[in-house]
Amino acid sequence: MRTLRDLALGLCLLVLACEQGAPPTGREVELWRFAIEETPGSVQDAYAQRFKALVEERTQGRVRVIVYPYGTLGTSDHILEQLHNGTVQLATASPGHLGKLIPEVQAFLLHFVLSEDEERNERALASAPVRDMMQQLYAEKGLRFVSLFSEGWMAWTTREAVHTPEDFEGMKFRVMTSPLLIAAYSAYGASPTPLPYAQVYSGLQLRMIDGQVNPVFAIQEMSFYEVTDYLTFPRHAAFVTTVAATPRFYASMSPEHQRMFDAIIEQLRNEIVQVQRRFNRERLDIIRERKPDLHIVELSAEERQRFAERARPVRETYVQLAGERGARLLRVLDDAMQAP
Ligand code: 6CS
Repeated sequence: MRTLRDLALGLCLLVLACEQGAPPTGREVELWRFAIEETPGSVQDAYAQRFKALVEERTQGRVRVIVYPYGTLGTSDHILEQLHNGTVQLATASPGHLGKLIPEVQAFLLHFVLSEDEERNERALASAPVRDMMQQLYAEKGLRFVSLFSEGWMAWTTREAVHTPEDFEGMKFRVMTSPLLIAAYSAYGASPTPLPYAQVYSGLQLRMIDGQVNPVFAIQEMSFYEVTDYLTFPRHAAFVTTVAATPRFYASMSPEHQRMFDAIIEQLRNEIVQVQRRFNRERLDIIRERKPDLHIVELSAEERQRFAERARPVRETYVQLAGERGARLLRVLDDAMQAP
């Protein structure tokens, strides 16, 4: 673990040293470093690249944004460390990993909290009461909350068919590293195995794990479908991510840059919805084409209901992990889901 961390840190310092060695441009160029938890071609990459294009265009090149894709600065935990110590100014921080630091964000990992209606879910995630609570929670942990959005429905890829919780019995199922996910999949009878994103493919290939859960674009991009036989849509949860910044980065911006930054984030909040839908749709077609014998299964309403019943008590586990404020965030989210 220590070796991995040292390696990631060394790599990071090397990358930064190379940037600083770039020839002078003759005018002051500000660098904003943005680390993402996904590889080039992903939803987070599309978000970061669009952010880069808009910032560089609107500042006429006076600000340069450098995007660090997953792997260049280590795992999600390493990225968060680098955001905390100011090595990068911006990063994506998904509750599936961030929940270790901010337990309350695990509300977004609970199953069957969101509805089957994607637009309703997006409105709830973007609602002011949800964002206000996130701002407070992030500030307490030395971070600035920037945005929250869905990257699409999570789907299970497994070696065996899964239609009922009993089908999960004894299955070694990879989850992200936040503790709530262990409770969520234990409730179905699985043996949840937390692993960093980069180890999922080899884990499946070497049969250390029997399945995993991620949105379709990621299943295609990371080739998880190659090493599993079933792709199941339970519509139990969306993959929710957040964007965070260092508080100093935002506070030290000129009012003009702050206005520009806020406007770009608002614009991206709308744009990313279309991007994730398109990516998930197109990548499912690619998967179908590349692996015609993959079983693609949509759970029936009755099947979903059985999982929802098993998932219900996990809300209590969440409140034990996240306390009173976690309970409040969940109420805020439930209320936002009910809004017309
Ligand atoms: O499963 C994971 O760990 C990752 N999945 C996605 C779609 N994004 C980042 C996250 O770390």
